[in-house]
Amino acid sequence: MAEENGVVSYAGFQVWKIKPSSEGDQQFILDIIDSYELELWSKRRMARDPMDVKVPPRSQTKLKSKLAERKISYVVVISDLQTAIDNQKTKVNRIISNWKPAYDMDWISYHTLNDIYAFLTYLNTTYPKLVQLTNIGSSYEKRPLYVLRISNSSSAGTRPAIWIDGGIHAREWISPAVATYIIQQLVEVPANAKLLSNVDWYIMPVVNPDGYEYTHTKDRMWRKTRSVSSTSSCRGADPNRNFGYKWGGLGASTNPCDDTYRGTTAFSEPETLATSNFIMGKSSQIKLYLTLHSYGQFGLLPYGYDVVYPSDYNDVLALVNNAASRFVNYRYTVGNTAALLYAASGGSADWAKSIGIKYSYTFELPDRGTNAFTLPASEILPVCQDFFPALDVFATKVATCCGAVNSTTTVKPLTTARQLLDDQQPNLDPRPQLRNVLT
Ligand code: 0X9
Ligand code: ZN
Repeated sequence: MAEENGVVSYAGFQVWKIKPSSEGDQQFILDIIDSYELELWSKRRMARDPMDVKVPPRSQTKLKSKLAERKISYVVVISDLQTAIDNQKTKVNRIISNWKPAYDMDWISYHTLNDIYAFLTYLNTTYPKLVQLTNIGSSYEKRPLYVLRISNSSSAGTRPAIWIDGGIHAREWISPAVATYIIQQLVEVPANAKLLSNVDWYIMPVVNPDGYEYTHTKDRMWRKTRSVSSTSSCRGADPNRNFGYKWGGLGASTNPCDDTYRGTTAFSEPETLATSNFIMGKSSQIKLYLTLHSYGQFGLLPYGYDVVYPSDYNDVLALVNNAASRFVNYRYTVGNTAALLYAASGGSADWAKSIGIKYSYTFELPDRGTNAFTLPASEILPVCQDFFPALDVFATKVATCCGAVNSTTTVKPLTTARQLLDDQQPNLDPRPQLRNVLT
């Protein structure tokens, strides 16, 4: 890959949507991934689902004829990835030109980690009654890991709570953008006060700050953390393969050079360790776990480590269907993670479910692959505005759903809790309950 001043260039790279018409076609494409240096970006692994593939310049001609040989059709969705990356930096003009916010944050452009952290700090000093910013640990490169609690209660920390995180995967820029939008709406918009009336919120907009910073400075398509390996020159683990439930099972690589590398052990990455410890400490309070990723427009339910349905799957599904009915402009497909996409173990939402958080969801935000990770900045606000109303459904449920909060709960050691939950492995309900919402 070409580099200029240590910055990776994607000039000439394309993204193709390839359309297999059989399982054989799909396997054929999977088999040539490595030899053609392709990267598979799309989610669904059902035969005949289109496959989004990043294609380097030197493979384009031979891939074209290889696909023609088998009569597999495709369209080029991104004709030059570097141009798409550069275009993402284009600012949409502010509609009200004399509007000057108190912080360098908006939802018409993508922001650096500095901007996001300055925004969190601003809120913390400006709204001390409503907001509490906690540094829950440090990333591998020693950046702070911030969680913002939003609560209008004098006994904050004792009410049912919703956890939202973003930025687990570095290149999925729409995720921190939506997480920060939610923060801004909850904190600064009086009309949203009802969302705070019975529920506390914990929001961590950037779980993987090292990776996020790296996508802004060196490699826009970086996904993982930035930890150094003792056995390989490749860096980083996939944080969403590093959580300690069914760690190292299906869909998690043992190769440090892979994008789905599981890490050396469960919670080997300081980012997943600090996040999980914080959530564990609040596990009697947190009734709903929501993790924001991109792309694809899916609402995903545990489990993802394999096609396994927890015994309360129908409750969890009913709530997300209800929430998804609030979406107007973007349609999300809802269902069991592994059934809908692929099996992948060590994901955060599986882990959250495993520690007893009944409602646990992974959302793959827009789009469906026309812009992929390079979603134009002009789409940020529409995506945020479409998503936000669903939170009302979640908050209403969480206020009453799941029993009292035990404010004296102490942090349980991870291994004990994990073993306990492994032992309690549910009556696995094999019924496929895929449901397409609004599609
Ligand atoms: O593969 C992932 O980690 C997620 N997709 S992404 O393109 N954003 O990387 C899906 C995670 C679903 N959860 C589990 N499989 N546990
Ligand atoms: Zn992701």
